[in-house]
Amino acid sequence: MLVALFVGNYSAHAAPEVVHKTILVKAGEVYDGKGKTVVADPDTLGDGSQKEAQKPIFKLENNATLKNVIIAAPAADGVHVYGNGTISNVTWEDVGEDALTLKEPGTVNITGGGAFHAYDKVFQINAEGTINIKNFRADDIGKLVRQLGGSTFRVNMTLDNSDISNVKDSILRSDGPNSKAKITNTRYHNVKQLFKGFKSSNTSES
Ligand code: ADA
Ligand code: CA
Ligand code: CA
Ligand code: CA
Repeated sequence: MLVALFVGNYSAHAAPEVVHKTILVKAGEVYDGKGKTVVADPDTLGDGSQKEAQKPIFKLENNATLKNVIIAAPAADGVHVYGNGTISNVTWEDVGEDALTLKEPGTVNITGGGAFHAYDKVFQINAEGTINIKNFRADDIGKLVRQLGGSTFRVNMTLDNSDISNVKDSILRSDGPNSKAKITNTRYHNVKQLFKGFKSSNTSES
């Protein structure tokens, strides 16, 4: 009898919110998830596989902020940022095709949170800009940041005070001779390579 009282009624976490249509965070606005968990509807946004052209769960316009959200599976194409963006305390429990994409030139500041189980890339940079990652954790990933393959626009990547483990390819990766990468105060475990595709004079680690 006692058991029956708890069934379907009692669990440690609320059920995740299923997002059917990309959530738009307008220019300059803040979306505060207050710790809630969201997942993509695989029929409308994407199943989080390595298939390209999935839709994002969140689309951030210029100077928007996304904070205090857990993105669980399926995560589709994660978060798309158009211009500058602030990402604070966002955790991707199981990255989909990728976790976040810079779609238009800008600076993205990612602080706190983490990204787990990314078959290939976590942060995809498809436009000139800067990505600053701080106080972050990543485990079981292909690459933490990847500048769009074959592109030569300038990207500046920084990683500070983070904990990165089980990386199959590299932490920061570019193809461009103009891009720069800097890692500071970061712990690694089982990381194949820190930097890939940069001019070595454009990288630093301390
Ligand atoms: C790959 C693909 C690009 C783009 C990118 C992304 O690099 O070649 O065309 O789709 O992924 O933004 O996920
Ligand atoms: Ca991709
Ligand atoms: Ca995954
Ligand atoms: Ca993608």
